[in-house]
Amino acid sequence: TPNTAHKIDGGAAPKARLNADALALLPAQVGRPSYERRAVSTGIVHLGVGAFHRAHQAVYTDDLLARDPNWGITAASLRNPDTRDALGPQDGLYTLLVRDGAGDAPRVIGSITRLLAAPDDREELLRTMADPGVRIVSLTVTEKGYCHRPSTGELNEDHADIRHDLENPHAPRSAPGIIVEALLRRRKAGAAPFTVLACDNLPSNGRVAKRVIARLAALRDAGLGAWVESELAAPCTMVDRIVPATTDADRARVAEALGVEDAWPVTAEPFSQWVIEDRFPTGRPAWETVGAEIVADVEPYENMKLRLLNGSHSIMAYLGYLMGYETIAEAASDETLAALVGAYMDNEATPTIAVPAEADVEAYKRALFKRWRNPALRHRTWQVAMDGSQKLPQRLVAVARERLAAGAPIDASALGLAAWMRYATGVDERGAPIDVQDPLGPRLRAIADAAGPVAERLAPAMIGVREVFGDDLPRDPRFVEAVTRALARLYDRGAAATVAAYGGA
Ligand code: CS2
Repeated sequence: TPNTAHKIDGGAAPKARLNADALALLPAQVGRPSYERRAVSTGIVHLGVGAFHRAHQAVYTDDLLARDPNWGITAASLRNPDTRDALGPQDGLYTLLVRDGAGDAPRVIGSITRLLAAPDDREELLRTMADPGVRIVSLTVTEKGYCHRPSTGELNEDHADIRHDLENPHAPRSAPGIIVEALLRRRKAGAAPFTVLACDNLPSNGRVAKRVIARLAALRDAGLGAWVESELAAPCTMVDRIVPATTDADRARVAEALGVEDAWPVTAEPFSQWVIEDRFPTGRPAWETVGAEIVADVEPYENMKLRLLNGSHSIMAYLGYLMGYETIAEAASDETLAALVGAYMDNEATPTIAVPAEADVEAYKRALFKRWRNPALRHRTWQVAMDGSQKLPQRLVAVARERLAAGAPIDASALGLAAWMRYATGVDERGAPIDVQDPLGPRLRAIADAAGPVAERLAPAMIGVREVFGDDLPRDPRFVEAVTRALARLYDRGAAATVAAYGGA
C-alpha cells in the first residue's frame, strides 16, 4: 500500500536524511520554519497524525509559530507507530509538497515537535495531555474514530474499543478513551480541561466528540461525567484540503527537490480552508492571523462542504471506480460523470444547504470542478471510496432524506448510493475483485453474497443497514424504489452507460 512509511535502505549512494541539522543546507527555494524550533513549547496534543493533519492544521500552526511559540504540537498515532518511526529521526520535520498543474512547491513544516505512538508511548501521551500547559487536544481520527453511532451521534457502547477501554480505563486505546483518562487526571490535579478540537468530516464534529466523551466519562464515574458535561469545550470545525496518500514517486520527487531523504512527506492541493467555532475557555492560538476563519456557527459551512465537495467526491469515487477511472481527476474530467455531479449539486444538494451569508455557492461549485481536475494530485477513487458506511450518512443519505421530505426527486443521490452498493459487493464489472476497505465491509459482503447480483434483492437488503440508512429510509418506498431502480440499471447496462444515459433514461 502506498500510504506506509518508507524504509530508507542503504542503497548505493544513500542521501542524508532530513532533520534539524539539514535545514540550513536545503536549496533556497525550499520553504522552512522561520522560527527557532528550540524555543517552541507544547500547547497542543494532536491525536491521529495522518497525512491530513500534517497538510492542514499543522501547516496553519507552522505559520503561527513565527508569531507565538506557545503552540507547538505533540502528535500521536493511536494505532500504528509508522509515522513516529518515520519522522522521529527527522526531529519531527517533514515536507509538504503543494501541487497544481504549474509545478510543485516544497516546504518543510516544523510545528510537530514531538511524535508518539499510543500503543508504545501511552503513559507519556497521557502525561502530556494532563499537563496544564497543554490547552488543546485536536483530533483527526476519521469518521470511525469517534466510536459513535453515525445515525444518532451517540457513543456506540458495543464498540470493541469502547468495551476494552471500560475494562482497562487506565490503558485506553480509543480516542474517546484516551481523552477521558487524560481529563480524569487533570480533574484530579485540579486543572481545567483542555479544549477538544475535532477536525474530521462529520457534521457538528465538536458536538459528536463532546457527546461520546461525556458519555464514556459518565460510564466510568458519574462525577467525572458531570464535570465533563459542564466544563469541557469542544468547538466545531470545518476542515478542507484534498490530501492524497503519499506514494514512493512523491518521496522521490521530494528527495530530488531537497537533496536529502524525507521518509514521509505529504502532498496537497493549493486550496486550504479551516473554519473554527470560537469557544476556547482556556485560550487558543490566533489562527485567524494565518488564514483560518473564526466564526460563531460552523454548521452552514460544514453542510456546504460535506454535501457539495464530499458528497460529489463519493459519487465520483464509486461510479468512477466502476467506470475504470483510477483518479478523481480522471473521473471529474469525464463529461457524463461531471454532468451527473453537476445535477446532484444543483438539483439535490444545494437546495438542502443554508448557504453562509458571505459564501457564493455557484462560485464554490465551479471552484470544486477545478480542484477535482487538478492534474498533478493523483487522488485515487479507491482512497475516497474507503469507509463508505461511515461517510455516506452525512453526505448522500442526508441529502436524499431532506429532498424526500420536501417531496423532491433524488435520482442523482440514489445513483451514487446504488454505486456504493455495487462497489461494496467486492467484485467489479469485469469480475475482478475490489479491495473494499470499510469497517462494515465483511457484513456488506455477506449481504451481497446472500442477495446475489439482483437489484431487487440487493438494494433493499443494503438499505436495511441501519447505521447508514437509519430506521426511516428502509420504510420509505420512494427511497427504496429509486435506489433499486438505479442499481438495476448498473447491473443491466454497467456504470458508464448508466451515467451517460442519466437524465435521458
Ligand atoms: C474525501 C475527503 O476521502 C474522502 O472521503 O472526500 O478526504 C476530501 O478529500 C477532504 O474532505 C477534502 O477536504
